[in-house]
Amino acid sequence: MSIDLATPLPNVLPDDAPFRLIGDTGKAVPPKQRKGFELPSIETLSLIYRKMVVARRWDTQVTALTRQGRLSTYPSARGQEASELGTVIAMRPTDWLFPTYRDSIAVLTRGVPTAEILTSFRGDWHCGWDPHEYSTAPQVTPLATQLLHAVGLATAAKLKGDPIAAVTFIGDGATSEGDSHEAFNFAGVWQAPTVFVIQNNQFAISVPYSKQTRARMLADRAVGYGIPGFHVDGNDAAAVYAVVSSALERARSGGGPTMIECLTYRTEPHTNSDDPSRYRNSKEVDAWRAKDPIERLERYLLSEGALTDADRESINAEAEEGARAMRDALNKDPVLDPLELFDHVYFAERPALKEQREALASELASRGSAGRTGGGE
Ligand SMILES: Cc1ncc(C[n+]2csc(CCOP(=O)(O)OP(=O)(O)O)c2C)c(N)n1
Repeated sequence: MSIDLATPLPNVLPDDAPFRLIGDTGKAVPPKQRKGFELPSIETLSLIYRKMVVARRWDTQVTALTRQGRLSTYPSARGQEASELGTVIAMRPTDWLFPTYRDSIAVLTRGVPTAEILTSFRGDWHCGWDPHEYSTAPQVTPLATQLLHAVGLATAAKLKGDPIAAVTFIGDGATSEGDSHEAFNFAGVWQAPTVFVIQNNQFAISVPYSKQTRARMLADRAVGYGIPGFHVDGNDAAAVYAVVSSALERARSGGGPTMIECLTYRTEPHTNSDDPSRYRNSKEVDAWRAKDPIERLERYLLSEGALTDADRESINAEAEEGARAMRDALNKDPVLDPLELFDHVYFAERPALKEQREALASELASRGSAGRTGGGE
């Protein structure tokens, strides 16, 4: 076996300091520190800002509804908006997104209707939308499995000659799963048009980064797979957008996969059932809250004269309307058919499943219900 030297490996070593285009105080970094990346246009940054404000309001509203029992669990992405939306706004509608449970605001920004996003967190259906309609796969909970799906779809697209890329999110903890190794490796071998966005929010529930790995940074792993790795300030939407955009362009034009680590912080509990005060101190959380991604971009846009009072009013109105629509959707009781449980298991129904369906149907009938729940029944 020999290595094909006609296609030399790119320089894959990521930099020490996370790459940024806009610093903590909202000032753009000088051009010579931009490493060949361009600051996104004011129009793009304004769009990202608007979507981040809308997403945060939506996220806050979902969390509030968990307290009212309208859905059982919700993993908030508060504090991670720049990583989430800097990524999806860089995508084309035809690129595919493979999200995790953490990434509901990314799914929202892909245009999936609000009522269809939270069906799995309510326990109504596994996925409330048609993945093909939005080129957005179902949100997965089994850690790192989505990476394999992304590499599979990207490889198929490459074989068919479709000029699209697959983007997938993964948390720092999930990079310890074997599935992630397999996905990174085969993406490299097959040069699959995949962009891996690792959201290093520094915790896997209660397990901090330091107990997860001795690696200096997660993007260092890219070296071992022979793919380019980037270490990006995940609270800088401009940097995330710029690096993801260039990775997507490379992927779509046959340049293979990229691993991008976005260094950020989960400022909220892991989900509404977690108590983070048991494993981290409030000083650390406060320090990261002060690095808020929305405030950073807001400062930049204000300093450029690109955010007026009228803009803010219209953005806040849009955010309130989004929260209202979601609240209304979740305040309706779902009408569910328990017999749907048996649909979509096999292409052709098997005898054992048929028997179970009939048993449940007769039990429901004996209770005087046509098999539907919800709607106040
Ligand atoms: C294969 C598998 N193992 C364990 C779990 C339980 N689990 C759910 S979330 C989580 C932590 C994941 O942390 P990370 O990947 O850093 O993502 P984050 O939740 O911080 O976004 C664990 C261990 C799971 N869902 N799947």
